Amino acid sequence: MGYVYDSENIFAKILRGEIPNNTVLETEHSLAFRDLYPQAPVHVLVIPKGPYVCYDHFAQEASEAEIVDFTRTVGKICTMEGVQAGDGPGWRLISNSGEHGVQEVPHLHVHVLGGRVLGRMLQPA
Ligand code: DGP
Repeated sequence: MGYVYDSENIFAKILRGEIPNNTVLETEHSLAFRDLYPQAPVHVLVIPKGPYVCYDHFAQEASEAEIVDFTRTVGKICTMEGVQAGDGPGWRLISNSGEHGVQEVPHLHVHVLGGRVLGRMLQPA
């Protein structure tokens, strides 16, 4: 039981510099880069540098420094991309986790989506 991290996943390869990415922001513990298949005008992925499979893994086992860095990075991306909800148009955070969440890449990532009205949150399965 527990979380088993596959170090050959595509985001691990991005973190090791083995494949290129379009970086928006890099911090001590996090990396933000553009999704290869954007589903909105703003579609940035934010990942921790540590080996966490999914959001619940990170929430349970990451250090406070990693969690703070990750959360602040999401906030910075919102203002950098001009989608912040405070004085801007708003946006959506998605983190697909596991089988029912239809997670494709088994390294925690959150999708920062915006730049258009995004519609209702869930589609029928
Ligand atoms: P998810 O279904 O939540 O696991 O989403 C994975 C996302 O990762 C999907 O939106 C496409 C994106 N993606 C897959 N491979 C690559 C890649 O090599 N580079 C980048 N930038 N994004 C990728």
